Amino acid sequence: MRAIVAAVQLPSVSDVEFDASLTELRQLAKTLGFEVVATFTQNRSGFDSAAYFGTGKREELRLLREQHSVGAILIDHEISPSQAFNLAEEVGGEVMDRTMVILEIFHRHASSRFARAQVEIARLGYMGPRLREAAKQAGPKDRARSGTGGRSGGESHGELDRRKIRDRIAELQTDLDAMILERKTQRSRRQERQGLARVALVGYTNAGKSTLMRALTGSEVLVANKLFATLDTTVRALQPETVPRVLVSDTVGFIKNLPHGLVASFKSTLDEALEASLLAHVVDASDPGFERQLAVTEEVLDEIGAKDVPRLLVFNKIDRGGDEAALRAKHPGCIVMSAKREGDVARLREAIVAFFQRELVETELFLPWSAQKLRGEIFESCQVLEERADGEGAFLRVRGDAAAVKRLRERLP
Ligand SMILES: Nc1nc2c(ncn2[C@@H]2O[C@H](COP(=O)(O)OP(=O)(O)OP(=O)(O)O)[C@@H](O)[C@H]2O)c(=O)[nH]1
Ligand SMILES: [Mg+2]
Repeated sequence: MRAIVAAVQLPSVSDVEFDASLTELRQLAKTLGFEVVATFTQNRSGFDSAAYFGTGKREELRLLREQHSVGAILIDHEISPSQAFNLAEEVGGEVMDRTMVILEIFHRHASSRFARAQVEIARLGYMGPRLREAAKQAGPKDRARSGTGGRSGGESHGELDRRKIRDRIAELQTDLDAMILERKTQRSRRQERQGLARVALVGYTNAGKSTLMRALTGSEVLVANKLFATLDTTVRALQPETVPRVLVSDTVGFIKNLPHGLVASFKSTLDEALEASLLAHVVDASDPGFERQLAVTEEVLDEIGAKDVPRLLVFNKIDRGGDEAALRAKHPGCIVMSAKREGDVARLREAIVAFFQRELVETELFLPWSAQKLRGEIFESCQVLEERADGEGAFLRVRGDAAAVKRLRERLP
């Protein structure tokens, strides 16, 4: 379907910021399969309260739409239900605001039961007020038709829909809560078995998180040049395996003005990642708007309570452009790399492993001959640096996670 991307530029918004945001909306539109044939803007001191654009501009937009036989107008702001309704009435075609575009992408990309429930809750929350608006516009004739089809006396279609939406949200939330609990249990079991070394790949959508996940773990997660390709957190071990084992999680990407409903919904997906001891924040260094994307990601991380989790800043896609020297100077300790270069991926892997090895302790364990059954576990959870034996048993010089070493000690005689 053909679409026009449209926005009002407020005086407080710089040209650079405004253009970057429109470019992003065009990318979002492309992800949804729209063909964007024009971009339509107006400078204004505020949004028109009735229909977002001013009167004259609405007429211009209507003509432009007709000229290009456009089916959808995509607005780069979240607009009110009545603004959307009025604009569509006057200009024709379907009006979608930025929030709806993002919700629609999430809806199409959600494949697991978990992601589908989360997206559905956010979508219903968004649709509620819009249905109310449609019902209000439909007016009294809607009310007059009440009293049939299972509705109680005097309840309008709109009220019925609203009640259905509330019930459906409650139902989905119950399902979701059960899934969250189940995942928590699985997670803590996994952590008990495998120690606590976890790194989460986080960052703006399309930065290359899933590509790095593949490169670091050899897993076949989905990589796609579209926004919000990943909606579910995936967890895999770093390959080749290290001691202790490091688990890597791939997560849902962030975006400017992530709809609030989605922040709340995806918090549980991100919670999994937030239990990581290290966040590898992946940034697309070749994107002209990368500074803004970096800032937005940091803001969302703050918002969901991850402010204090240690960070490793990873500037990716340097093969496509970006100023390596400037990045290093501005962000000491960062990694500048391309996921396409094996050597670079190896450097990232080393930096991750080095982080977890800093948390390691070095000590000597005595393993009497009578306790040899613990031998396998020691080798699994620690790196054995040296081994000597005498008549009583073996002395093992080990390096391992402090908690894992403590657990082993408690079990040794
Ligand atoms: N040139 C180049 N392209 C890359 C690099 N890393 C990733 N890409 C490409 O960037 C696009 C997005 O990569 P993904 O790994 O799917 O990005 P993501 O961060 O997981 O995106 P979401 O799941 O949408 O949040 C794909 O087309 C990748 O092939 C890189 O270092 N260099
Ligand atoms: Mg991804």
